[in-house]
Parts: sequence; structure tokens; C-alpha cells
Amino acid sequence: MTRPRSRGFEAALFVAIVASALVAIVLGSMALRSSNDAPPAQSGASSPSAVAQNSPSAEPQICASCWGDGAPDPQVTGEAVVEDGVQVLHVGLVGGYYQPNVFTVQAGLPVTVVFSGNAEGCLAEPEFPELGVKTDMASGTATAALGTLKPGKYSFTCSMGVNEGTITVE
Ligand SMILES: [Cu+2]
Repeated sequence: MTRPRSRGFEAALFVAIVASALVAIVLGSMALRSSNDAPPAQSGASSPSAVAQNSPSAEPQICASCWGDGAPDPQVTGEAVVEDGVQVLHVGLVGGYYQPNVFTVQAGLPVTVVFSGNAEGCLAEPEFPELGVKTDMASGTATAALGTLKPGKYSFTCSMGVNEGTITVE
């Protein structure tokens, strides 16, 4: 009589252990699934902007305006540096835009603009539409000697004319 009862008890214990193990496995896999689903959704939303912020400094930059960026050119003010009687404006590249891109200079001194940065496409061929001056950054830099300018506003753009900086001569 004891043997069948103990066997029955053992069997019931075995079933209980197996059942609880199955429940634990199912719950565990559900928890894993939910924890696996959540992080990619969050990192997927945040990583593209991180890539967009990091890539401009590392890779050749293309014109953000011409390539469908759609955002207005950021306005970043720069200072003229007077070197040997010439007002030199140093223009770099940030995120596919010329920066700084807003300058104010004096009418009495010649102006030279030095572009530098790893540019591609139209961004690598800055020009000054009002002055008929075109440059090329194929070597990594481009120097545009504009001479002495009359008071007024002069722009510089990419070779497609849509990525603008402004030089105000006072
Ligand atoms: Cu462009």
C-alpha cells in the first residue's frame, strides 16, 4: 500500500516540477522577448541622429542644402582676421554647411576668403555670384582674393547657388 502511494506522490511531484519548469520557461522567454523588443526600438530612434552628428567631421561633406536637407542654412558669425593689411575670412564646413557664414568687414581693406574642409560636390566649389569669382576646394582648401570691396552685401554659395554665406562690407 505504501509503494503505490509513494509512487503516486512521486509522480505528482514530478508533474508539478515539470509544470512549474514549463511555466518558468514560458515566463522567462516572454520576459526575454519583451526586453529584447524594447531596447532596439529606443536605440533605433536615437542612433540615426547620433550618426548624423558624428559623420560630418569624419567623412567628406556634401552640400546639405542641395542634397535635400531642407533646413535653412545655420547662421554662424565669424570674425575677419587682418593679416598683412588683408581681411582674411576663414570658412570651414559643419554638417554640409559653410561655417562661419556671416561676416562683417571694412570697406578700406582688401578681403580674402579661405575655405577649408573635406568637401564634395557643389560644396567643394564655392563661388561669389555678385563678384563673378569661383573657387575649387579639390586640394582641401580654396583661397578667393576679392580685393577691396565697396560697401554692400556680398554672398558666397555652393556652385549650385543655394548654400549661402553673407559678407557685409561697411
Ligand atoms: Cu550645393
